[in-house]
Amino acid sequence: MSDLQTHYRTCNICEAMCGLEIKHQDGNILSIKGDQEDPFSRGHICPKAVALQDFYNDKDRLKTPLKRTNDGWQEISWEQAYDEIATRFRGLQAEHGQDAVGVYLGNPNAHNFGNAIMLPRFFKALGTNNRYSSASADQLPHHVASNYMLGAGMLIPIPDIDHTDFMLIIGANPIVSNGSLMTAPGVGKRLKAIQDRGGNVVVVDPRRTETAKKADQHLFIRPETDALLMLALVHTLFEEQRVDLGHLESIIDGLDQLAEAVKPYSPEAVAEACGIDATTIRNLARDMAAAKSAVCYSRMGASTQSFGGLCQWLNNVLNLLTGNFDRRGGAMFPQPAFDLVRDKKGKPSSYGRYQSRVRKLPYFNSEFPVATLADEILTPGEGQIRAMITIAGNPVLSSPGGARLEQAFDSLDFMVSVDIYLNETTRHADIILPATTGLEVRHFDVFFNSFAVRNTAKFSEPMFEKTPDQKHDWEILRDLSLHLTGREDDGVTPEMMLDGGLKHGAYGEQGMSLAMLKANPHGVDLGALQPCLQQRLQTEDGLIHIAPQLYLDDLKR
Ligand SMILES: Nc1nc2c(c(=O)[nH]1)N[C@H]1C(S)=C(S)[C@@H](COP(=O)(O)OP(=O)(O)OC[C@H]3O[C@@H](n4cnc5c(=O)[nH]c(N)nc54)[C@H](O)[C@@H]3O)O[C@H]1N2
Ligand SMILES: Nc1nc2c(c(=O)[nH]1)N[C@H]1C(S)=C(S)[C@@H](COP(=O)(O)OP(=O)(O)OC[C@H]3O[C@@H](n4cnc5c(=O)[nH]c(N)nc54)[C@H](O)[C@@H]3O)O[C@H]1N2
Ligand code: SF4
Ligand SMILES: [Mo]
Repeated sequence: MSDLQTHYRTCNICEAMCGLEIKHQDGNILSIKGDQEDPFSRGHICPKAVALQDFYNDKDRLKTPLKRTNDGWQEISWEQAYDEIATRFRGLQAEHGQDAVGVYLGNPNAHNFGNAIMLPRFFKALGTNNRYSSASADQLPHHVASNYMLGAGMLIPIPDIDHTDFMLIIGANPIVSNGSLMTAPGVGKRLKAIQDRGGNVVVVDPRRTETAKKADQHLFIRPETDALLMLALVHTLFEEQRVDLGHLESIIDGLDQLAEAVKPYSPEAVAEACGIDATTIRNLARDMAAAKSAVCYSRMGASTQSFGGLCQWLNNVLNLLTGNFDRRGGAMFPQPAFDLVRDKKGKPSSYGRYQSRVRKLPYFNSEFPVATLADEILTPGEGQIRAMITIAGNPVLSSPGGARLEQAFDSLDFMVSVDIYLNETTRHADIILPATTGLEVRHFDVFFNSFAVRNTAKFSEPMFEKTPDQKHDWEILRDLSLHLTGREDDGVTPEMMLDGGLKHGAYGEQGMSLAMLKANPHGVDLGALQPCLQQRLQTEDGLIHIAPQLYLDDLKR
């Protein structure tokens, strides 16, 4: 028997980035607990972390490439799988054009650092504009708002939950979800701390949620009327002269247009539609303006709905007008060690660069909305999708009208899934490529450090080495790219790219590097969020655009 070993890593199941302490011996996991020394999560975990060992031990996990045959699923070699995929994809693209192959990316890509870093190479090799992901069933309105107001879709304001005195939560249930676009392990405790320091939590949700139960006030709203509520809050701030732009006053552009645009939306005018009386709305605006610090935070319920774009714009407007943007206790901007925002200034937005073929929906963030993927597969004509690759996604379950997608996948000439399970989506594939996952992978949160309520950085080594015939997701993407292009491997790994990003990032001069993170297995604390928007702003004119025309035009709806 070998010695008892302790492994430290970050849980990558959800956005909360909890540090784990895992005791193991001879390949058996003895315990999974919260890492008390993780400077970010300080010991917090939820029951899902324990599922990491279930992924590892699960007999149903796929470990070998599978090919669909008339006699059922057959195990094939990696080389055969890559050859067949490259031949079929290239053949269909030669016959029907580059866009004949569609790609769908699921949520785990955002939690997988190898994929986050290697996907651009894969996209370049595949050369299709027919890209889709779960992001369009999730948070794209946040990116659109940041893009139009701040010049970069990834520069997303995050609630400074640990210092705020007033938190208005619209359409989110962080006590259950563990937070989203607010990476904050232990949200429940953090919300309670707001109340313990004399602050208030207000929830706007049509449902009696776990988070609402803990709030000081719960406003039941008619679904999809949040934009009206927020317009009325903005209206009240102007009407009652409660606008205070704080330190950003000189760089906010469009205030007059905004004031004009919200004139029709008095609390009295929207009360009936929202199902919330006018006095309550006025008092909410007054409370937010009067609080020492305050933040409006809205998520899925105010994003994945007909007016999600308006909601996420108005969410930022409320934080701006109350002087709570880029301010302690308000909506702040993380400064991650691996920065996805640096040097984006002046890069044009892809919003509307193309329209989807069938429903003419706008392209954004290099993708079309997944809601129209089935149309693009099922509708004949030039540009029709003939083949698909899904990577770590289950759109048959997760996308709107998923049942129709099943029918669509069945109609394809060829389909590939990179996934660890045979499920509702992958069972329609011709070839399934299984990746390593969970405890078998290296981990660094490329995305969620950009959305975290504190600046920290942590790298996790694999706890279990993969077997020689297993592949990491990023290796699959690399190998597919090489087979598609016929190029030689240049030997670049995600670790090398991460190291480069860390050394050239905001903490590079202080010695930040992959080696430094490897020497600190609990993670490195980089401090509380600090006001930094004037340095991080990516608009060409250096101004914050509080009233982009895109949104003013949308008010008519
Ligand atoms: N009705 C309804 N629909 C929703 C939502 C909702 O609340 N209600 N939520 C929306 C939201 S917020 C999101 S993010 C989307 C999620 O949408 P998806 O990402 O499409 O759905 P998931 O179920 O998360 O699918 C994850 C897939 O990745 C596989 N997988 C897990 N780990 C790995 C790995 O390490 N490597 C690989 N290659 N595969 C892996 C799993 O087996 C599974 O097939 O759903 C959206 N759709
Ligand atoms: N256990 C578990 N945790 C998860 C996930 C999971 O699959 N399982 N998924 C993770 C992912 S990918 C994400 S993106 C996050 C999502 O995290 P959250 O956004 O915090 O969670 P949701 O449950 O989607 O919360 C949406 C809330 O919006 C409300 N709502 C619906 N329609 C409206 C409306 O019109 N107006 C308003 N004001 N509210 C409305 C709903 O009642 C619900 O309470 O959760 C993450 N956490
Ligand atoms: S809250 Fe999320 S990151 Fe933390 S242990 Fe649970 S699943 Fe993992
Ligand atoms: Mo999500």
